[in-house]
Amino acid sequence: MTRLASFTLAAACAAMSLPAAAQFAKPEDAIKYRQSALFVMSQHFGRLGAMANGRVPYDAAAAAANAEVVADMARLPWAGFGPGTEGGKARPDVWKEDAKFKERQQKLIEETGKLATAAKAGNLDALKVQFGPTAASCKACHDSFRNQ
Ligand code: ASC
Repeated sequence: MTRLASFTLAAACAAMSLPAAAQFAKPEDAIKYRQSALFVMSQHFGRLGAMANGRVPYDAAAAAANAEVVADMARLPWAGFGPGTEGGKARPDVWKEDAKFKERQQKLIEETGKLATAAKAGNLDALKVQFGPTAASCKACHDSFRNQ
């Protein structure tokens, strides 16, 4: 292995083992990152809601694609809540109630995973069944950890 290659590998390993906060150049970037992931999630979740509530015609392929984005986005925001990134709409409890905040994250990841599976089933009823519990997991976290 060349010296450059081994240095690159060492740097990549170090970057992967850094705490989440250190992945962002500055706290504002972490805030922008988490808000962006949540915004993208809300846009795709809203499209699913429109189908589940009959406001737009059911489209199985679009539902599956939207639910996949929701499930993927659900994994991202949390790295953006590292130490020293207080602000935005986040309540201080995010940094005080770690176990509870993590539990809400896990719940969202779980419910959005089920939503993606339900959407892939290709029928509107399956989507409707899982839409409510997923929305409830968004709301549960907002009720405790987000300022209006
Ligand atoms: C959405 C959205 C949220 C959630 C929440 C569910 O579409 O943007 O934040 O659903 O309202 O209760």
